[in-house]
Amino acid sequence: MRIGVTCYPTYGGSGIVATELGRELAERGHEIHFISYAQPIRLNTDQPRIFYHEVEVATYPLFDYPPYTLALASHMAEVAENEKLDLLHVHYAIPHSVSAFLARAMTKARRLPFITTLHGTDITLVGADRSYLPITRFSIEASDGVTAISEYLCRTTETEFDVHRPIEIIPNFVNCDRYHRRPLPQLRARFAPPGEPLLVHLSNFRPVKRVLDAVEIFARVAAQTPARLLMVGDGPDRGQAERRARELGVADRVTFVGKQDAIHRLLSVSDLMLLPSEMESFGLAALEAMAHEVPTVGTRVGGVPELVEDGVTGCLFPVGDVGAMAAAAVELLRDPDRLRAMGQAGRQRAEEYFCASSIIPLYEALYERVLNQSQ
Ligand code: GMT
Repeated sequence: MRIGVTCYPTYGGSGIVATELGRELAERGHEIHFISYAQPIRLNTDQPRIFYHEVEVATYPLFDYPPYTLALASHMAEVAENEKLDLLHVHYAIPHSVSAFLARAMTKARRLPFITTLHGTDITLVGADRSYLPITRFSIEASDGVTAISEYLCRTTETEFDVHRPIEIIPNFVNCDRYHRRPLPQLRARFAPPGEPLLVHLSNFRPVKRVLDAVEIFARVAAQTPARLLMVGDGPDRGQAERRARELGVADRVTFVGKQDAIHRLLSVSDLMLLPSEMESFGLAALEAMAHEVPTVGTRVGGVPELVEDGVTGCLFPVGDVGAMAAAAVELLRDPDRLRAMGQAGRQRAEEYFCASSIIPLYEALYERVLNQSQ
């Protein structure tokens, strides 16, 4: 198949899922055309059958807000025509599914179906805003196929958006062959001396991630047992998090490494993931950690309990309960056998339910169905 993929190219779960999906599909022989305003992070265009088409958004003094949605729609239609795309698959409803709707309407020679994958904040935050809700509902209803990355997100979309159309749950995935724990003692030594466990937080440092809670939890842990914290990612709350680490007197035990591509290396040297988010429709960071045998201490929100089995592959608590999260972390760090067993249980769960090898065929089957219905 020839598939056009659109996603946010920046540091964030939805872009990463879209990029990894494109990569997996290309490995399985499909031709994948990414259409976006910048090349998605983690996208390697040297890989056979992967192409990138940049959307240029012309500015004009009249445009206080350059109309990216329209530029994207034009480019989608153009690429579909030139590259003979079979379908479009957009990740994150706003504004991508509206652009895809326009591109479908513009393509007269044949029907160009489009699939929308909902990732979370497109529904729970942005889409629920009054100014975006009607058009988000419209473009979901108008899609030829819709998927959600968790049961939670599917139900939320149905109830809060009053959407009456089938939404298929296709969970996020990891490539279990590439993502696995490997010994990297030299890398580990950069972040923690021998004998000190390494906690990790990985996110886009937006308010919804409650990055300051991660620092608070760590400070309480460090007061009770020797430990270090690795902060991976960047975003609006990074400055505050660094300041809080200084205020709490743990700055010398915390390393901020910013945005990173080689997540598999950093997770390989980590022992425990902190995910204290306000909301996660899935929690990709926890899945990436599971693949590397790293259990999660985090919040019981959204789709996280579908991924992290409380007491088996991690420990979940109410949002903001930093005391309980710190206590659970200390208990695990003081019991290395239990920590290891939880890590291994996580790896097993990832292999059983969330490996690319079992998830990608679900997308392929959906593409086939949508194409057959469109003929
Ligand atoms: O988390 C965000 O800030 C936005 C969004 C994104 O584009 O990365 O994340 C959502 O999609 C991820 C990938 O499917 C999920 O793992 C995240 O849980 C989800 N975030 C929220 O629901 C807050």
